[in-house]
Amino acid sequence: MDSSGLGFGFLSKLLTSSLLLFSRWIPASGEHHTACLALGSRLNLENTTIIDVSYVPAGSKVGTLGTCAKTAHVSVPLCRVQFFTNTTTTSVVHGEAWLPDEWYGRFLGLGNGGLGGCIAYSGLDHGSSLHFATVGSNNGHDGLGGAAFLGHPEIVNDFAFRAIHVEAVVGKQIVEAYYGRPHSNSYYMGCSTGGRQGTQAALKFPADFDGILAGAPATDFNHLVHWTNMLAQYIGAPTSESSPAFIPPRLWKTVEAEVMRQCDGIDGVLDGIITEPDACDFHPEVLLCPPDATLDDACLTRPQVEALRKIYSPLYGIDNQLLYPRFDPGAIAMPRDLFSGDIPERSKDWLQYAVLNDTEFDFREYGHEHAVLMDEINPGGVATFEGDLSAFRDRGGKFLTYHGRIDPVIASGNSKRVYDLISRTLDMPSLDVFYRLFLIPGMGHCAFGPGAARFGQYADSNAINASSHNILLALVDWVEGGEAAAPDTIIGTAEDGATRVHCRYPQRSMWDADAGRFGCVA
Ligand SMILES: *[C@@H]1O[C@H](CO)[C@@H](O)[C@H](O)[C@H]1NC(C)=O
Ligand SMILES: *[C@@H]1O[C@H](CO)[C@@H](O)[C@H](O)[C@H]1NC(C)=O
Ligand SMILES: *[C@@H]1O[C@H](CO)[C@@H](O)[C@H](O)[C@H]1NC(C)=O
Ligand SMILES: *[C@@H]1O[C@H](CO)[C@@H](O)[C@H](O)[C@H]1NC(C)=O
Ligand SMILES: [Ca+2]
Repeated sequence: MDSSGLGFGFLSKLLTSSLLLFSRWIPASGEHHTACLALGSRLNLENTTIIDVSYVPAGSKVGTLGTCAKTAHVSVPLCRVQFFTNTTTTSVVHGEAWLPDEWYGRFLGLGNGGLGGCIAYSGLDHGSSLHFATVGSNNGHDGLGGAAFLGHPEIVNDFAFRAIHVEAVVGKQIVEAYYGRPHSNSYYMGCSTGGRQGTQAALKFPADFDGILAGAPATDFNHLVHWTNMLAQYIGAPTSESSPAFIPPRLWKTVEAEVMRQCDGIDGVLDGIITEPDACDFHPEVLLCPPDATLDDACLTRPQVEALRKIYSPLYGIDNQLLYPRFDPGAIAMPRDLFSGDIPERSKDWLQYAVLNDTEFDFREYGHEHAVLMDEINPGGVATFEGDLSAFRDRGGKFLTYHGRIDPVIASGNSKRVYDLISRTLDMPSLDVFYRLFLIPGMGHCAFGPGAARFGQYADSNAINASSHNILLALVDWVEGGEAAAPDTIIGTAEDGATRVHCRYPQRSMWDADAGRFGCVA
């Protein structure tokens, strides 16, 4: 998902078409250069050290902060501000503000991914190209792993809730200092951990953003970690070589083909996409080997079938309470990740460094009691599973979220569950006035897949100049245009250029035989 190479010239007009046109701040470029270089000495922000201020011409490659990427691409001319903000005496957030010459008055904050640690450089380029003053942060620590959390609860706090708030508070002051006037509207964009951070922002700091775009959110985080570990364990992790339940990559192909055979047609079209995975009652026992099977046959042993039965069932805890929805039938099992035979690194890191404080923990001893422990400790309040978004709703905030229905990392059922939790908590049968969830058939984790998986949710994800096809533009229209401009559907584009309408939950995506396409049904 690198943004370089996309025709941003084409996209650059995109936001002019939005409902409100702001007086644009476009002095001659020499003035920008001078104003930018003067900014460093003018900024005096609490707890914040300005590391560098530089004017960057269009089409540049620049060095980065942190350890995740060596260089970043800058498409449009901008003023770049790098800063460190001490959040406590033992924690610091690194951030960058990219302030485009051609600014339409909007602020955009960016999220992170996994346990990271990585400033979203392609998002900075994307946002500034769309004329947002765009700010990203390292989430309170560098790198992809979680080692920094060990013995540092304040770094966990940055990760769990604080870094995005700092990004908003400090970022907005930098923006005002540079352009000489405050931003008009503020937006947030992120996926996965970024989706959780956006949700956390709406819960804890409802004033920070007017519009939040939160994809595939890693909400109910502790149970997500537990689910990840249990799924890995069902096939024998962390020592799968010796497990009779281990499913090697070649057999996953067999499983995936059988899931399709059983469930692809439920939506009326044999297209390799299961529109509603929750309607798929997968029977893995069909794949059970006959008694005379040889090792090379594409069939499963009884322990493998039992493992699949658990994988495709919701996860219940010690008191039989639902902890997490099931793995979506149709999701590609990614033998590298959940089903590699070991517990994924991100899960191990979280347990060892943030929960147990034990780098020697033997993952053969992992079990349901660890879910109880994670619930008790809930480091930094990372769970992000509360339904009370009333403060965000009441100040006029708008929330857009989306989730791929073959997401192999975060089950899409969790986004339905969060919607239902908010709906119950606020006693609102429909959240349409401020919160809309778009479920994306045939899309994996945040992107990709056979479905119409490109709809403006990340840098390279769309070149169509319309809020009907671009979820970030749809959010801008909704925030600035009010209820009449709320998105009813989002049109996605597949790799082959085919389009499909995506429906907002609880509407359903249904095949319309007369029209020869999918539509949305209440
Ligand atoms: C984008 O659409 C608007 C009208 O909706 C149009 O004025 C503008 O020229 C378009 N930009 C491009 C690059 O096609
Ligand atoms: C941030 O913390 C570091 C280390 O404690 C300290 O040296 C520095 O002066 C602090 N910076 C600001 C701006 O408070
Ligand atoms: C600055 O840091 C101190 C503690 O290090 C903290 O109490 C205070 O809230 C911080 N201020 C801001 C604006 O973050
Ligand atoms: C690990 O340390 C954190 C503070 O950094 C603490 O909240 C947590 O309770 C500790 N875990 C255990 C199992 O003691
Ligand atoms: Ca289908």
